[in-house]
Amino acid sequence: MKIERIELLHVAIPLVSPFRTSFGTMTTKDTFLLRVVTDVAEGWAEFAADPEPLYCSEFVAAAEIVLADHLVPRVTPEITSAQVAPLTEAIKGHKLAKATLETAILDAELRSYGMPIGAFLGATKDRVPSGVSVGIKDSIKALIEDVEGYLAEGYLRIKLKIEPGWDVEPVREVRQRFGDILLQVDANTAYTLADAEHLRRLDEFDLLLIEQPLAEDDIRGHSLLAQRVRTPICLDESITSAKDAATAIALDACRVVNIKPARVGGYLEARRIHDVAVAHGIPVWCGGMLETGVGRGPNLALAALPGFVLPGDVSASKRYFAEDITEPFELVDGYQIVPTGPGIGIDPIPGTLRRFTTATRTLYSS
Ligand code: NPG
Repeated sequence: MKIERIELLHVAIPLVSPFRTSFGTMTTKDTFLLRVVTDVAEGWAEFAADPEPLYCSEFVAAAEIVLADHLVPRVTPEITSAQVAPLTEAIKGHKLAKATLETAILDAELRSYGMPIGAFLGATKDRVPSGVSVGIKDSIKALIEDVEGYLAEGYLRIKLKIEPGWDVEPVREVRQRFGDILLQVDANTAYTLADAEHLRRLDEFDLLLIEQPLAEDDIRGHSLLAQRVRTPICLDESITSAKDAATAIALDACRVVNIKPARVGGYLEARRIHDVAVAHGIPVWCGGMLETGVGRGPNLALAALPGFVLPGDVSASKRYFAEDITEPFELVDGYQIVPTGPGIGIDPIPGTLRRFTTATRTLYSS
């Protein structure tokens, strides 16, 4: 397989409703796709972060520069997906940008020999249970209405975004109103260890987990917090590699791991984290970053690996988009079907993609 062209396409897709977390409010999915054209097949991937570095340090404009000026120039025409990480290792950080490049090349590669990404990664299921992430609302009433709607659609697990001032009360109300549902919370680093006693108040609600309560670099803090709360601590932002996962597990900083392929540099490292977690008896689940279908498809394949024993954040497309750039992913009895086509198993729909594309740039041409 020979790479002939790499294109970057900026897309902006409106969200069905604003999505508020402790780090900000999103109203549009504003990112770029990479398209890798080879002599035998083409591959697609999506940059998962946003225009502002609020969730993580990477953001759209910076990722475009790092890809154009530092990552793509290291690509050789015959590069394989497994060579992307070693060939770009000298470039510090920028894992989400690296993940985009690796995934687009992996997609082209898998399509060139007709293998679905699920089979390549070691997926053992053909459908995965679907959870939904519910943003911070202006009122408890609005929250209850949203949760009620998602449960009616069939979601099998609810995750509530929390922050100081929006935590114990909303959790209590949702637990009281909906009883025995699978429920968890995500703080996106909004607390400090000084809040340990407050966070302990969440213990009475039998949550599956508290996700990323403290700063991403505070592994010691999470380990100390874990001794003071009964609810399992799950790490997201803190885990950027299999090495991080091994460290956090060894230090008892988490009892669950959220794996987001983009955050860890791609699906190859995501699988290594899965393997480390399984070896330690730590359950994992697949997170989401409001991906379009281009990112959602391969995330579903990853979520079909055996260690993904908790429902993930891979929701139906319509949770976020009235119209997606691919065929929509839909819930069937609370589950989503893992794509089985070659590569990521899903393609952008050309006309729809064109309508949502705001700019295109060629990064490489042979
Ligand atoms: O369903 O794709 C989804 C979103 C799930 O809550 C979700 N994602 O902190 O995990 C998160 C959050 C997020 C959204 C992170 C956008 C980064 C960007």
